[in-house]
Amino acid sequence: MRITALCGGIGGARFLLGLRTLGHDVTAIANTGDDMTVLGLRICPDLDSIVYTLGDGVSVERGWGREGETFRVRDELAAYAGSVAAAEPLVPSWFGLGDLDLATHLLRSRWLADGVSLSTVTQWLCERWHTGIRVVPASDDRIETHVRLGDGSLIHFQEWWVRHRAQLPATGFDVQGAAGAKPAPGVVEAIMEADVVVLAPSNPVVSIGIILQIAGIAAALRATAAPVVGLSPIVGGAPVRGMADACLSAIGVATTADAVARHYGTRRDGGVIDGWLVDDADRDVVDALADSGFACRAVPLLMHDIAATAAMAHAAIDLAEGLEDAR
Ligand code: FO1
Repeated sequence: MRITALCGGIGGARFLLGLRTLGHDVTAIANTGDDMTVLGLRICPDLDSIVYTLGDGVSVERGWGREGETFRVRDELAAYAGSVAAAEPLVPSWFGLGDLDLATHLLRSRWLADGVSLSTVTQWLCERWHTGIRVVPASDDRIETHVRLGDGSLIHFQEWWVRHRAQLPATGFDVQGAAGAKPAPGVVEAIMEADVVVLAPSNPVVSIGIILQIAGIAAALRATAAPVVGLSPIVGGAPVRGMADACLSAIGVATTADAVARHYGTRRDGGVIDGWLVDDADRDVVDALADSGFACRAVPLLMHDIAATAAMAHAAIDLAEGLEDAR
C-alpha cells in the first residue's frame, strides 16, 4: 500500500522506523519550520532527525544529531565567541552543532547555494543513509517558525525550544515565509494518491501544524480519497516526549488526546482527519470522540521499541482500512 505520513522530528522519525518495517511504499512529508541558518549553514533538524534515524546514524539518546558525536568545533566557536566581540553574536552558544553533523550542513548549504532544491538535497542525503522510504520536505521554500512571546516580541523557534526549553510563555507561532511557500514537488500527489494518510505522533502545533499552514496541504488532506488517521502525541494528559504542552497552551488547546483530535477536526466538519488513535490510558475519550464523528480506537501508543511502533503503525492502517471511502 502507498502510505503518506506527515511528521516532525524525533517522534516522527521513531514512528517511521516502525512504519517502515511493515513493507509498504512510504512517503514521509517532513516539517521544515524548525530550520535555522547558523554561521551561513542551513540546519534542518526535523529532516535530519528523520534521515539519521532511518539511516541508523542518529544519537538514540538525543533523538537528534549523530551517534558518537563530538563537539570540538562547537567548543572552538565558543572560545572565539568568548574572546572576540565580533564573533559573539554569530555563535548561538545554546545550539550544539556536532562535528559529524557539520558534514551534512556543509554539503546541504553548498548545494542549496548552488540552487539545488531542498527536496533534491534531501534525496541525495538519503542516498548515503539508505532510509528505505521517500523523505520529502513539506516545502522547498524557506519557512521558519518564530514564537510570539508575552511582550509581543518574536524569537526563533529553536531559541525558544533549546535555549529556553519552551519555558517562556508564548502567545502564538508565526511561520515566516509560510505565506508564499508552496508544497514541495510530489507532496500534494503523495497525499492525493495515497491509500492511507497518517499524521504521525508529532507535535501537533509546531510540526504537523506548520505543515498544514503550507498552502494546498490541508486542502489536499480534505480532498484525498485516502482515509486520514492520526496518532495522539499526548498520552495521559502529557506529551510522550518534548514540550508539546507548552505549544498547545500557547494556542489555547488543552494537552489531552481528546483536545488534539478536536483541534485537527474531522474532515466531515472541515478538519483534516477521519480517524484518531489514543493510548489505552485515554480509552475513556473514545466514545465521546466517536460521538463527534471520529473513528477512534485505544491502543498502546508508547514507542518502546520498533515492534511496539510497528504495531501502532499497523493499528493506524487497520483503522484506516475500516473506514469507508471517507471524502
Ligand atoms: N536540541 C537541543 O535540545 N539542544 C541542542 O543543542 C540541539 C542542537 C541541534 C543541532 C542540529 C539539529 O539538527 C538539531 C538540534 N537539536 C538540539 C534538536 C532540535 O532543537 C529539534 O528541532 C527539536 O528537538 C525539536 O524537533
